Amino acid sequence: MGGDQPAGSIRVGLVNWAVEPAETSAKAGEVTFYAVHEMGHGHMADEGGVTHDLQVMRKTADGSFEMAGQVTGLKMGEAKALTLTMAAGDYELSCNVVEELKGKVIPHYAKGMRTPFKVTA
Ligand SMILES: [Cu+2]
Repeated sequence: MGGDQPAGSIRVGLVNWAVEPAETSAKAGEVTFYAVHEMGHGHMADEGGVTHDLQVMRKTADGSFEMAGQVTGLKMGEAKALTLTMAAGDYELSCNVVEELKGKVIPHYAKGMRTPFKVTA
């Protein structure tokens, strides 16, 4: 894992609790995301967020989401590229990790790890 950011890729920072893409849209076709679990953001003792995922979810005609691709299990400081062939439409970049810490369920998505992403024709 890790390595340098691929040329032309869209860097997507993952932190507690946000998904922060460098760009919020792309042209249809081959799109490479570079998912990075950022260093140096605070982790409270029982906060969770030891690992994050990047799920690329495509919005379907009925308004639900289907997965277009994902990177899972990134620990702090880790990064991984994900190349997808994307059609025009509305997407969401999210982290769907749900973890349990000392009996408390922590759904990253509900904590705020989601952001819209648009693919244009
Ligand atoms: Cu997460």
